[in-house]
Amino acid sequence: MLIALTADLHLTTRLKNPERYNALADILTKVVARDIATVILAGDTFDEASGNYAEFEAFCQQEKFRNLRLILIPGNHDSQLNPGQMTAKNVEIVSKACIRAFGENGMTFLFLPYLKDATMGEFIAAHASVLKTNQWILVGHGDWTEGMHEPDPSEPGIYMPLTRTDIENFLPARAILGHLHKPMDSDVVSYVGSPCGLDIRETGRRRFLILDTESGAVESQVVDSDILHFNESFVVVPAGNEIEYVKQQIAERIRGWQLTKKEIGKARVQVRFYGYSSNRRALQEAVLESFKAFRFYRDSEPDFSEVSTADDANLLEIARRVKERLQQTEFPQDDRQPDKEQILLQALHVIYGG
Ligand SMILES: [Mn+2]
Repeated sequence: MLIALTADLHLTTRLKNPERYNALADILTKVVARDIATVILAGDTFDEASGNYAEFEAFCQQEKFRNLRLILIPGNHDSQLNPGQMTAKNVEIVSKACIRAFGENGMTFLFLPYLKDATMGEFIAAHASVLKTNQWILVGHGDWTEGMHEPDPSEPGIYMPLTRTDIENFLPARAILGHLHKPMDSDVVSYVGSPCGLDIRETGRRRFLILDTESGAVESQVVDSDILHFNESFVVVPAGNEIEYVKQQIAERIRGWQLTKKEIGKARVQVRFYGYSSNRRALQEAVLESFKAFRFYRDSEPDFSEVSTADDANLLEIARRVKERLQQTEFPQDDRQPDKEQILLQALHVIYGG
């Protein structure tokens, strides 16, 4: 049996953030088309608890979605949700840790609603007697501590952690979490990610998951969201081919996004430039030309505030040679290490004494 999972919608009202409801509508429409009946929302369905969920209920009870069953597991933003608040018959709120099953031969599910000052491990331990090794699936909302080298600056601290030890001790087939908005998959743990980027920090295509309850296999499905954010930075090197180099960098970055024509229209781009330029005006013109098919995020302009003027011929030659050398050097590929661009920028600061 297949079920669908999403998380971190952060719904407000349709008036305020129509794109968030539209992302949910796209997910539910795709779920119906696949003949899937159950959708699990792994926390932060709502941006904050409210006294009235009538708009959400009316949305879920539309004719086309009426046969779906939506299971809401509260997250830290909507931890106050409780079953007594909703009358929509196809919406269920899970306010306490519980065991579930989907399909006759489906694996055992452990649902863990967010609880402040608690850990996922303590709830897993409490249910361990019914969790068979590699035959159960965790759905919760909080921090996977292994993935914490990229913490969310807007939510400091640790939220209901799941640790490597929890995974090793209790061996779930898969853990699917809400909380981090960036989609992520490790061997066991998946963050679904927010189905509609909330702001410029939530970039790229968004997704939801389809899970086979017998095998535990997950499949990503693209959410056709109203907006796609891209937030990019570039290093400017004042060598002879400065403008060409920047244009080439931008073209490569845009190619990497692999956008369809329709998606280009939905993209909102923020770009920043760092380094040293021999002609900032020419640089600006080249950048605007390179991005002419795109709209900028909140009508911002490309940011050149970190680009200084460089006109010393000797320093220019040094910068050119350093850039060439760096391009030929292999560096370790790791999220925790600076990338080539950052190394190049630091080298330029040394050369120009910036
Ligand atoms: Mn959260």
